[in-house]
Amino acid sequence: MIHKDHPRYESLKLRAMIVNAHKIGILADSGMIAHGRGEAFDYLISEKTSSNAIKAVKAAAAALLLAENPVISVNGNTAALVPEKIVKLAKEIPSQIEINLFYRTDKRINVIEKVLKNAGAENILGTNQDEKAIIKGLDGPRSYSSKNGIYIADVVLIPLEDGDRAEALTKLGKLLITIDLNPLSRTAKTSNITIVDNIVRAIPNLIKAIKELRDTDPLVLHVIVENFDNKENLQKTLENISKNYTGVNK
Ligand code: PTJ
Repeated sequence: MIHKDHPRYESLKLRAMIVNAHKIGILADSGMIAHGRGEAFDYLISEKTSSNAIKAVKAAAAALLLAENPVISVNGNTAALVPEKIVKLAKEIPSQIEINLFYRTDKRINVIEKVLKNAGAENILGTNQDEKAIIKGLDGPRSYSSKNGIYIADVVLIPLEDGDRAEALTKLGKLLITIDLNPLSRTAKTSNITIVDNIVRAIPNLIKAIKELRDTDPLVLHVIVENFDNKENLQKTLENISKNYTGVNK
């Protein structure tokens, strides 16, 4: 039991969720390592949402509202940390939810399906019963996608994704939005819109931005997406991290 007045309460709470998710079979073993890497980068951004992340959130919300077939990809870490928030976001857009695992096993798919159903999801793609389509350029179970989901989607939100899979999805012409605390990752660089923030803060921010932009003229939404420069935003994110530690931002 972690005491609320512990100075690292929020971070320790997330750790406890990750450990529990590993115990009950939601998380891949590597999911713990991925979380640790995320923690380190979160520390570098002072565990706060930056103005650059908010810019990316706004572009992501505009792209999701314009999408014809948006899909939110859910892996073990996402299911461990934000299942209810993902379901809320999917209803808000509206978007399909697809379980999409790098370390895919039938057992993990079933556990994550249950978690999402308990969180209120009604129609979940990527389950063991769902019809699969193979993503070119990937091999084994990590190449699976849902025939009616990611395979035909125009916009895909891929939080905490592996770089190979992000590249393969880009080659299929998808507009990719990622949430990744590491601005240097291949996924961050490959995606069209990268939100460098912790998923526990990014998803509520996305829900808020979707609500704010819902009634905006589609032409204006297009301009928001087109004016967003991911490379420049990542560069500014890195510069900000550096300024935090050279004292310029103090
Ligand atoms: O559940 P599976 O089988 O699909 O596997 C999921 C993981 C995450 C294990 C798999 O996709 C993987 O190995 O990913 P990587 O290549 O380690 O990348 C994960 C990225 O997510 C890293 O760049 C981390 O910095 C970042 N990250 C970790 N925790 C968070 C995060 N980004 C945002 N919010 C977090 N809480």
